[in-house]
Amino acid sequence: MKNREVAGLLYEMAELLELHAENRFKIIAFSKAARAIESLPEDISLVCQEKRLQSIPGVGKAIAQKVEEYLKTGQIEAHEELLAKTPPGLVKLLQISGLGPKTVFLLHEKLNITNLEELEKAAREHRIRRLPRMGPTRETNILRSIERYKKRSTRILFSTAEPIVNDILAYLQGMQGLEHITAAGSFRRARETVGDIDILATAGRPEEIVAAFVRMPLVEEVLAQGPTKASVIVQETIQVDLRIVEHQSFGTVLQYFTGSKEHNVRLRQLALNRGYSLSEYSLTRLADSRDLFFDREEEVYAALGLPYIPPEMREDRGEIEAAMQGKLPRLVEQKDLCGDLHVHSDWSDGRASILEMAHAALALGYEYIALCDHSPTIGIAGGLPPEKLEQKIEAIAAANKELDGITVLAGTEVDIKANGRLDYADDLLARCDVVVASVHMGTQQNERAITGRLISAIENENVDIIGHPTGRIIDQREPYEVDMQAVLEAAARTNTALEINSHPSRLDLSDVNAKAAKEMGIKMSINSDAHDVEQLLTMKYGVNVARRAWLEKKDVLNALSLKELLSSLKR
Ligand code: DGT
Ligand code: CA
Ligand code: CA
Ligand code: ZN
Repeated sequence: MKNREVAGLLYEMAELLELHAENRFKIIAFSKAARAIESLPEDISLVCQEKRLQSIPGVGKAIAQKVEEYLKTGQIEAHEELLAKTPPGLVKLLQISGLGPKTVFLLHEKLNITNLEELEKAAREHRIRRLPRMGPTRETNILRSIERYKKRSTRILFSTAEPIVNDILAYLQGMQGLEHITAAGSFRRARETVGDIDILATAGRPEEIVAAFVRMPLVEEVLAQGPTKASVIVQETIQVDLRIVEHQSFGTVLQYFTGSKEHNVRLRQLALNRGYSLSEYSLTRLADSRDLFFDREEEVYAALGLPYIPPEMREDRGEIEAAMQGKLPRLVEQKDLCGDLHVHSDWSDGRASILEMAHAALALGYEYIALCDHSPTIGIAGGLPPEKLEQKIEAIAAANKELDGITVLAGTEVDIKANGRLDYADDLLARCDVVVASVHMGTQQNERAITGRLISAIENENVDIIGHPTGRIIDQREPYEVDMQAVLEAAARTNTALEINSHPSRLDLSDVNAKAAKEMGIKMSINSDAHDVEQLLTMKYGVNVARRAWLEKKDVLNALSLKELLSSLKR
């Protein structure tokens, strides 16, 4: 269906018209029509063929003609004209968060800004703050957005790549002659962000698979195409590389293209030390130049005298040494988890009831789930006043009488307030089964203040877990200024667990921090922080982080059975 494509074009027309300060009603008409076509349940091409375009709400004669023109010719003349009289950099400025067409128009009119470089220069020279409706705060925010944009434009979240990979694999798996197909690169290593997506396959007739790949509906642009490989763009900026390789070399190729580059450098060095040269095609014995081919990756590691190293560990963070000494950890798996210790319900800002969350957790095979709603300071998230938390504890007791096979734990995500105090009194916290303590306010404080707040929460005997310990949001918000070493020492000393928050743009602790925590003997709780039933499924992203941090089952608090958990918590 071309609905999204057509809607996208109409949105762009609305933006272009606004950049040129055109008639407001015309602008509104385009975005209204775009929205209607975006959510249209039928195929727009069919609606057009049957001359029913004008029956779509918000689509009048003029817009219907343009849609028809696009479906027939692949372009809209009015759109081309608008583009022709707009500096290309100006359209790109709309992607800077906080910059709408009105502001971009103003910047163009008053300061003659036509691209990102000029915008950044003007902001640094404080020329933007003097414009009407701008001021120093907006100027600073624009600079921040530019920084973020520059970083963001290159990498995507793992969770954004995942459905694309799944679509491509599902699409090609049905093709005749296809043997193996798998994702490699940073995606296979489950990094929190992915630069481009690498797919490897083996097939009888490679050209046919390549041809099908470049013609997939989600492909927007073909960057390169050869007999055994192709590179394409999907979702505007995301590059996907496909390589079809010889079956006999699949093991070495998969090993090579899984990376990381650093891991591969070390592995090739090890191979040399053992009298081999390792390439993507084969392992060559230097003594007699004989090529050894491996179609399975395990065989490559085995030939070098190593046990199989899981992709998540291949970052040259000591995994090759550990493998040589037979000390590779047995990484935690999602099926090891017995529960989720940080979810929200409709008592605060969650969308599901206690029972709905409990039933969903039961369906996932969990033994327990801790409902940790917000505390009063987080007013916008419906934080519970103390008497409401008491009621909730009773409601949970009642729910447990009704439930079979799952235990709901009465919890709270108590705010660590800006002054360092917890948001509930100790005796109320003591009545909860599980207490997660998190920083949400005063996040701009200096390192001494934030670290002090975290440590005093850690030292509170009622606090079991520190929620999203650094507060970072990938590509959107930097971590708090926190002395991680001091926090880890306090957690280790007091037997307080740290969270690996599984929200795909939080992943907090990060893999690097979680690995450091593990080395100090700290337990981690992999939590979904779900605000509805579906979000319980984000747990897998936290498991990715845990595996990249070398965590084993014994390092994970919520891999304990309910009985073990209750006796290991502080109370
Ligand atoms: P990304 O795409 O930036 O998230 O990271 P990767 O790891 O997917 O990197 P990419 O797509 O450039 O290359 C995929 C894999 O291919 C990489 O992990 C290791 C291998 N590779 C690529 N270039 C080199 C290289 O110059 N040397 C070595 N040893 N391996 C390389
Ligand atoms: Ca890649
Ligand atoms: Ca690549
Ligand atoms: Zn939170």
